[in-house]
Amino acid sequence: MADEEDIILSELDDEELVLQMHDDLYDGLKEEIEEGVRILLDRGWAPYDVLTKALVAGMTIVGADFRDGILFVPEVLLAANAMKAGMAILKPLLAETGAPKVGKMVIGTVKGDIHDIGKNLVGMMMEGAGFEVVDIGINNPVENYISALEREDADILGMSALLTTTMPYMKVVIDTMKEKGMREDFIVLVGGAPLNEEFGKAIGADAYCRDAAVAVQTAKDFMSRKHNKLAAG
Ligand code: B1M
Repeated sequence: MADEEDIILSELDDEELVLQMHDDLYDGLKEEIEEGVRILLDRGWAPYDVLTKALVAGMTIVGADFRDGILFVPEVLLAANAMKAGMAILKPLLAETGAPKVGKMVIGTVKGDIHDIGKNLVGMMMEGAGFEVVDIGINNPVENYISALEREDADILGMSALLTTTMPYMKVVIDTMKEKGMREDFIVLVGGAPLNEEFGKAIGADAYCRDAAVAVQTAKDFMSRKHNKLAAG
């Protein structure tokens, strides 16, 4: 049987290559992931397909084995690193639509939470759809969100949480916006694997977004409603 060193990625057909990339992501092989992404792009794959079929699908496998105690934090960190390296190649391509700016979003992961891959992906896709994105990073206390919204004159607040223990913090941010009388000035979108629509409603967000594509569509819908409202005076 051929061992890992013997596999020449460029000789695999698309399906084999994608499966190999899932394995390479699992093993945290950053350079192989970068190479795989470049090969698929050279073969004419759309950047979004490379992202979802090769990278996000691979990360789902990592997530399942992390949950089941087969993988541990150090291995998952390596996988996350490899994923980010692949995303870095795709980022300029996804943002290259030349679309006019349709709105501005501040996005960040909530306090206590350092997961940032999903947030980064949402940011990338939003930029690709013509939004200006201000990424305030991870582990954000409420003050960070409030000051970024005020400073940036944004239209949309995006919050990400990946842990059941950190998702309630989104309500702290929304309640603080209400206390300050600024809640109605912004569209609030929330996302992250443990959330759902019901949770989004319960905490007073405008919408829960299942994934990055839904986030883009939802943001566009809300922005066109906002523009129509303004036009109606
Ligand atoms: Co973490 N972790 N992790 N982890 N980790 C999860 C979330 C977990 C589900 C794994 C598991 O058990 N199966 C579990 C949470 C369980 C729970 O709360 N119910 C978990 C745990 C327990 C932990 C630690 C506590 C582990 C420990 O230390 N014992 C610890 C916590 C650290 C902390 O934050 N304080 C921890 C640490 C880590 C790493 C550092 C090793 C690493 C993060 C690296 C990084 O992000 N830079 C990591 C990773 C990678 C994961 C998994 C495997 C993958 C997450 C990911 O990147 N997915 C994850 C398992 C899983 O989610 N299945 C897991 C890919 C990404 C594209 O998807 O983030 O869901 P996702 O984003 C999607 C949508 O959710 C949505 O769009 C995105 C793109 O389509 N979305 C938004 C996300 N944010 C949005 C914001 C929006 C809109 C949409 O705003 C508008």
